[in-house]
Amino acid sequence: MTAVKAHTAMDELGDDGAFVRTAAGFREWISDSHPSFKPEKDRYHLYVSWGCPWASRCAAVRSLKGLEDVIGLSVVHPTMQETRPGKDEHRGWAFKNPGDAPVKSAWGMGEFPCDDSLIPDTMRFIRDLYEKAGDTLGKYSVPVLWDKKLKTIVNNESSEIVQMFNSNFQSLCAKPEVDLNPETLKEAQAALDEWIYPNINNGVYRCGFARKQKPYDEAVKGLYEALDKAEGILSKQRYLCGDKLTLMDLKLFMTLVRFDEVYVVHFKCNVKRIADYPNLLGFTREIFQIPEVQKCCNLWHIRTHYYTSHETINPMALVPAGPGVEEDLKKPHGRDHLGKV
Ligand SMILES: N[C@@H](CCC(=O)N[C@@H](CS)C(=O)NCC(=O)O)C(=O)O
Repeated sequence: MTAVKAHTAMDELGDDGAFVRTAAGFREWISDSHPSFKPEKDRYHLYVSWGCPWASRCAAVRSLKGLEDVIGLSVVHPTMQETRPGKDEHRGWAFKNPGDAPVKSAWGMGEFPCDDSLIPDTMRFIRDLYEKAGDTLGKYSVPVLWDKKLKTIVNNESSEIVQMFNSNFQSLCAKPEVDLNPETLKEAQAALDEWIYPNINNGVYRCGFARKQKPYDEAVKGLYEALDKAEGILSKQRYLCGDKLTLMDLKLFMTLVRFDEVYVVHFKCNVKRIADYPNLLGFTREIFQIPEVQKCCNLWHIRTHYYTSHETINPMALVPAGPGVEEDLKKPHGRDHLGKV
């Protein structure tokens, strides 16, 4: 374990100053045909941060499929902490109990309460799970899908976890009829992911974590071209693949719901806001208003996470006052005329 250099997304840089995301290391698929990871009630546990768009999409699919009684959930504090003080400089996700004394940022700024939507765990840090699972990459990210029986990480890649939750727990979930990844729309979703993932989902991070002007300029250009394209698609149809909600909608949504609140300021994505795109705004409102999704959108955690966890971007860990999108997201979405199945 000592050979592994613990690091965060802030350290994932190419020679040209661009942000380069490390691929997730644990990639097993729970299924009836897997030799050891079979679907079982109360065997798997999902670790998330409500700040993280990747983890929140997994939690949303868990709720939409009625898997809450089958797969447990733990929620970290939004402010990353030193995980091995005095031993190394890693900062990462930490568990706290609701009502614990407020925490400071990992470099000693501010005071951020331990609120009641934290769900504590016997582990102290997400890093502890990775070390138990024999990780060799040193990036201790959420989501983590943990196997309580074999005491290891099954998968830490959200785009795979959402597919497993959708399709591989059919005999255990309460809502087998919900299908966010139908066979007929798999190709269409893959084609959308090809430009939405690099330019929008990861694009906002490529803007925010760039350390030089050129990679930032390229990321911003790609981001707004892709947002314009998505706006065009959603002006003609209810969802990205037509009239049916799919995994791709949830993936896009989890970025859009953070955009005006955080990415405009913190990641310098300020060419336009989502509020300036009528169809992206209506789409974001509609998906936010799905109760199972809304309970996985905690705007306090979202704000607090980004503004208090990245020292080089926001050294004072001050949390900006506006705009407070929660109330706006509850307004009529105005998309009924587009129809849905
Ligand atoms: N490929 C992963 C990415 C997950 C990811 O990057 N999560 C971030 C939070 S938004 C994280 O936990 N980062 C840990 C760190 O930077 O130390 C997925 O989609 O599941």
